[in-house]
Amino acid sequence: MAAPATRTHCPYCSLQCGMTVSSRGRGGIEVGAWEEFPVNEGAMCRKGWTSGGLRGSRERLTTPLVRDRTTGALRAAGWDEALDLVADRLRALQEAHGKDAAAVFGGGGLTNEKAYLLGKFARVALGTSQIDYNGRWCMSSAASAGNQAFGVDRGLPFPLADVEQADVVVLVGSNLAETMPPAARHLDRLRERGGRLVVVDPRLTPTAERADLFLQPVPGTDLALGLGVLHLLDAQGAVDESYVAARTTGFEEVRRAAAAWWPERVERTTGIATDELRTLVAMLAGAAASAGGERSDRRPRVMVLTARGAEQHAQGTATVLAWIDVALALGMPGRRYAGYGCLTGQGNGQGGREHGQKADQLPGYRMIDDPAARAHVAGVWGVPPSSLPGKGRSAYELLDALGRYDGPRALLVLGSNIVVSAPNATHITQRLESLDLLVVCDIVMSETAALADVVLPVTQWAEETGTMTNLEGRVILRQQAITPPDGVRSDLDVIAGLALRLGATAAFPTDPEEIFAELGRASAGGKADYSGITYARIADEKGVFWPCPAVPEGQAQHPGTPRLFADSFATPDGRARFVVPEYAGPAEEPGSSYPLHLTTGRVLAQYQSGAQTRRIRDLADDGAFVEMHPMLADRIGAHDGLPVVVRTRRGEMKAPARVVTTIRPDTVFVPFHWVGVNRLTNDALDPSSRMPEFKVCAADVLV
Ligand SMILES: Nc1nc2c(c(=O)[nH]1)N[C@H]1C(S)=C(S)[C@@H](COP(=O)(O)OP(=O)(O)OC[C@H]3O[C@@H](n4cnc5c(=O)[nH]c(N)nc54)[C@H](O)[C@@H]3O)O[C@H]1N2
Ligand SMILES: Nc1nc2c(c(=O)[nH]1)N[C@H]1C(S)=C(S)[C@@H](COP(=O)(O)OP(=O)(O)OC[C@H]3O[C@@H](n4cnc5c(=O)[nH]c(N)nc54)[C@H](O)[C@@H]3O)O[C@H]1N2
Ligand code: SF4
Ligand SMILES: [Mo]
Repeated sequence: MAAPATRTHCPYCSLQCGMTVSSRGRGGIEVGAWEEFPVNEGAMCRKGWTSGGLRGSRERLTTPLVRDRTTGALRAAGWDEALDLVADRLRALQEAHGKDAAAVFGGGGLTNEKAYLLGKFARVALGTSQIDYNGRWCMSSAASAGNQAFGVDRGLPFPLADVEQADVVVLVGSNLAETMPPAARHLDRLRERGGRLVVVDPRLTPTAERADLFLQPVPGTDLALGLGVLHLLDAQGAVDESYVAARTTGFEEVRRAAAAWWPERVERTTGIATDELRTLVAMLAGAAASAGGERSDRRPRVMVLTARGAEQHAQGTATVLAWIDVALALGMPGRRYAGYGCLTGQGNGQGGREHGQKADQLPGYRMIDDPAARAHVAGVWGVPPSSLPGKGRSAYELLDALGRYDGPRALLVLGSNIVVSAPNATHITQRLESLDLLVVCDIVMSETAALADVVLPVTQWAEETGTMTNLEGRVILRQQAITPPDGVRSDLDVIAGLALRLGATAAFPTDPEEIFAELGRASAGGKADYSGITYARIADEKGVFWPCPAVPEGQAQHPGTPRLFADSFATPDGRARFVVPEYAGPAEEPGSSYPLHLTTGRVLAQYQSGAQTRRIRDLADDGAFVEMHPMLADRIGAHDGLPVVVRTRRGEMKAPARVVTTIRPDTVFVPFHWVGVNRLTNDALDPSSRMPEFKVCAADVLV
């Protein structure tokens, strides 16, 4: 008989679909629908339904492994031996080379409790400034743009279901029908209501197939498209002048910049025909408003949403700012069922960036160079503010510095498979190999764990309890549903075990609820204030949206904040800021040796570096492919299924061609779930977010 089912959440993406999990005989588990959880209403994608597949699998790591100095192979070790070894070597390297000789790399899939404890561990137990995480590669450009324009960074400043009530939704670089499939229902309901969908993507994806208007730009040109939209909105008198005057600053500079982006110039840069651009602008301006229902004002409610297609560029921040400018010019942010949002990606992509695993941050989305923030957090930790290190290197810069004379000598990795997912990966793998000590905590032998000196096996999602903050800023409780396999420990135990051995003076609890309460105190008064949230409050299906400050005893608790910006923005003057985006184009343009654009992304059945999903038998693992247009295939003599070589200035890979009419003829697409394409990608970084340019570089394809 099956044990009672526990309500919990999926191990993968930022939708954090509610699911039920129960144990079945022989160590197996059963995943079921949890209909009441509002975000997915019982629906899940294939990855969610099969997420129990690693349970009881031989792929699970169940004992610490230590690299034998004589044979060079990994051998089983006890927990005390492994943790003692890591602590001793960290201490010795820091004594010889300084505190920053030890570095930490976290992940946006870690629970809030883990992200918080990891940041505290780096700053207090190691005393290092060298900590960052894979979220830098995910939505950091949208975060940077959100902070500049609105004074706060919360992916969606409204519940996801608001999408259904808009009149026009513009998706710039999101393929959510494959990357968060249950969310596609909101697009369908939007259209059933008479609302319209615009999709901007170099590929006609399953998401784009739902669109009323599909625009297929040259990769890396969304910024110019945004400027072109602003140009026409202004020329047609469609700017909401009273909103701009009352709620924003800086529009005149943007108006001047957009004046230079007339439709023909936009067409030359983006490949989008002038009449398509005019159709888009007419939709946004309401010339053809069609959504049903009585309205007090006739302006359509426009919602602009960006994802990695627009953001993972060396100009990702400026690109997002251009599209925020569009939303502001239309008077949308703060209006009900309208505005701008970013669709975050990883399970805890939102919370993971709020609690201190980012190089420049302390918990509560506080900045590490702000003296008041340092004093507050140091107070919670019981250490002198002066003992906290300053700002460290961003993810790519940190990895690039590993093993160099002035860089870290040791790296502790939790929740990322760097060898597969970092850009310019051949180079980054060499940096990992040059370390004196690489320690990886993981549930499986990922490509990165395989390089490690010490591998520590940890519990996975339903085997432990913790909180996650989904793409809407909704803080939810992911409950333990099953007992972990023998031999593994939680990340929290590993961090606390190392802190103890390093002689840390601050406390490192291992009970998630206790850590969450401490995190709440550390975040109190910060932008992402969790202090009014408790496990008891989020044990139901609704969760609580941050900010949710604690209130004095006896008062009604703060309800949380599903929608931001109704009355003011989080900037010092309460107004949103228009920022001028200047178009420079991709860091690498095609030329005679590399005539094509290479872009990268995801397929439905695989998750990220594939460390987890490639090991799940019920998910098809067909390997990478090179998606190309028949015109290109003809020109190079390729056909569907034929292995082709893709080359860029950094490397090459081979994979079968997949010939489709849905991609631009000048562009090829390769998914990044397998070792390969990141050996080719460009490590050009965005100047403010430090996001690498995963989404475009110059390439050639040969048979
Ligand atoms: N199946 C699956 N789902 C996932 C994940 C996964 O690995 N697999 N990962 C999760 C995570 S962490 C993330 S960040 C999200 C990502 O979610 P998405 O951003 O939806 O996914 P991507 O496939 O990276 O990119 C989206 C689209 O951008 C397009 N694109 C490429 N270049 C450009 C460009 O220059 N401009 C525009 N406008 N579009 C461009 C691609 O063709 C692609 O269709 O997905 C989450 N969900
Ligand atoms: N070319 C290209 N490259 C990309 C992207 C792209 O679009 N194109 N997208 C980028 C984006 S948006 C992202 S988010 C990154 C993601 O890429 P990665 O950072 O590699 O993310 P994952 O593959 O999710 O790696 C998570 C690792 O942690 C392990 N793990 C899972 N849960 C836990 C846990 O609770 N604790 C510990 N200790 N380990 C755990 C998993 O088994 C896995 O090995 O890739 C980036 N790389
Ligand atoms: S959409 Fe995301 S959260 Fe939902 S089941 Fe799929 S991977 Fe899991
Ligand atoms: Mo991501």
